[in-house]
Amino acid sequence: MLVRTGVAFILAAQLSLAGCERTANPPRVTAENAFVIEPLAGRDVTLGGVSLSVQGGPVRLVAATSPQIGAIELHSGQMQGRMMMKAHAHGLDIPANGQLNLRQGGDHFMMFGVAETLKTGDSVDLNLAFMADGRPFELTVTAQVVSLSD
Ligand SMILES: [Cu+2]
Repeated sequence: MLVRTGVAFILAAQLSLAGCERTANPPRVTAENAFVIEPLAGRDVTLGGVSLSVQGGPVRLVAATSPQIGAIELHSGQMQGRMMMKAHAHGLDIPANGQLNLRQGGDHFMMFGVAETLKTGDSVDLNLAFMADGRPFELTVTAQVVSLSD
């Protein structure tokens, strides 16, 4: 906690020294290619992803929700050989002016309680919650439901 406070203080000092109006603007996040894989028959668990780009920042993705999905977790994933090592993450960091690619085989959304009416070709809203500089903000993206083979 002490370390975090120290970093925040140094950042604030640098920003005020810079004195440019950019400090007043929250970072801008744009999303592309949001998707949800159609669950296998009889199952309600699946994964999804999105490509996020940040102007400004850094930004932390802290949560995702959807009216048609019971719960969405953020999972960090890394392929080790042919095995994916997955971990439940409380947030995924995006560096300033950086990108975060949520996808199969990497970091992804793990989705539980997916409405069984969701079929390939449908679209579903994902509400993404972010934090930047201690302030929350949200972005709603439209995800395409795709089949596993896409
Ligand atoms: Cu997962």
